[in-house]
Amino acid sequence: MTVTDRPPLGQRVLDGDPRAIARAMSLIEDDAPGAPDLVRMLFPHTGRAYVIGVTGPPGAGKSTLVDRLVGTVRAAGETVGVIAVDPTSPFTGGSILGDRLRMQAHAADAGVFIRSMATRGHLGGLAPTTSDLAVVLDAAGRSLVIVETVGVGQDEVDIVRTADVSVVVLVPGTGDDVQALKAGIMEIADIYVVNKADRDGADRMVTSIESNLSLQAFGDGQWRPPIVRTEATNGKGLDELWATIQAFRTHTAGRREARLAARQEYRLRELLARRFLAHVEARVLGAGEFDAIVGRIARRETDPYSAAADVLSRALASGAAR
Ligand SMILES: Nc1nc2c(ncn2[C@@H]2O[C@H](COP(=O)(O)OP(=O)(O)O)[C@@H](O)[C@H]2O)c(=O)[nH]1
Ligand SMILES: [Mg+2]
Repeated sequence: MTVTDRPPLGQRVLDGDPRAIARAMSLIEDDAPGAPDLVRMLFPHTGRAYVIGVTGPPGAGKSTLVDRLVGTVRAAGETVGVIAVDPTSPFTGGSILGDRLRMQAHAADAGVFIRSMATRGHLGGLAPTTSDLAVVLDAAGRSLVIVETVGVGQDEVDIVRTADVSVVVLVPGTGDDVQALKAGIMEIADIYVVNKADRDGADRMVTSIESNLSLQAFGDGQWRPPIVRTEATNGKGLDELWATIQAFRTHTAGRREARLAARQEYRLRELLARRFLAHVEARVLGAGEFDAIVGRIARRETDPYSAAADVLSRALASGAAR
C-alpha cells in the first residue's frame, strides 16, 4: 500500500465502489499505516448513515435475523452495510460458516455490503476498528449500517449502546433468561427481539422481559422498548421489526445529536486511552519494563496505584521534555 494510493482509494470509497470499501476496511482492520489518514479523509463525509446495533447471546440467531433484515430493508429501498463482529471460538457457537453463506446470498446485490470480523484484534483493538469500519460504510453512502456483536464484554455492549438504535435479541427455552438480564445488555435495549418464537417458552421470555420493564418508570412520551417476536429462519416478524425500528427513528429524530455525540465521546476516550498506553509503552518505559512493573505489583513490592502514579508522572515529564 503506497502513499500515492490513498487519495484515490478514499475517493473511490466516497463513490461507493464496493472493492474500495473492502480494501479500506482491510487497511483499517490491519491497522495499516495509511489507516488514520484514510479515516481522516472520510470522516467529514459521515454522520448520515443510520446505525442499527444488534446484540445478544451467541446462538440467539442474530446473524440469521440480520440477514433477513437486510432483505427487508433492501425491499424498502435502503442501501446497507453490515459489520458482524463475532469473536468466534469453539466455545461461543458463533457461525462463521453461516456468515459466509449469507454473504453469498447477497453477493449479487451491490446495495449490500457485508463484512464479517471473525477474530478480535489485540486487547482493546476491537472497538475502534468496528467504529472505523462503520465510518467507511457511512462515507460510502450506505443509508443503513447494521452492526452485529455478541452481547458479551463491555466493548461489544458499548458499540451497540452508541448505535442510533439498539436491538437486543434474546431466545426462549435456553434457561438463560436470568443470565441475559445479568449480562448488562438489558438496559441498552431500545427494542427487544424474542427470536426463535417457534420454540416453546417464547411467552415466558416475553413475560420476563415485560416484568423487567415494569420495574422501570417510563415518563410521558418516553420510549418504552417494545418486544418483537421473530422467527428469523423463516422471516416471520421481520416486517414488524423494521416498522418498529422506523418508529423508534421517528420518535427520537429530535434527539439524534445526543446519540452521535455519545458515539464520538466513546470513540475519543477509547482512542486516547489506547494512544496514551502505546506512548507509555514505546517512549516512556524501557524494553520489558511494563512487565517488570507488573511483576513488582504481583510480588507486592508496590501497588497498582503507586505504579500507575509513577508511570503517569514519568509520562508527563517526558512529554514536557519533548
Ligand atoms: N428454530 C429456530 N432456529 C433459529 C431461528 N433463528 C436462527 N436459528 C438458528 O439458530 C442458530 C444460530 O443462528 P445464528 O444466526 O448463527 O446466531 P448468532 O450466533 O446469534 O449470530 C442457527 O442454526 C440458526 O439456523 C429461529 O427463529 N428459529
Ligand atoms: Mg452471528
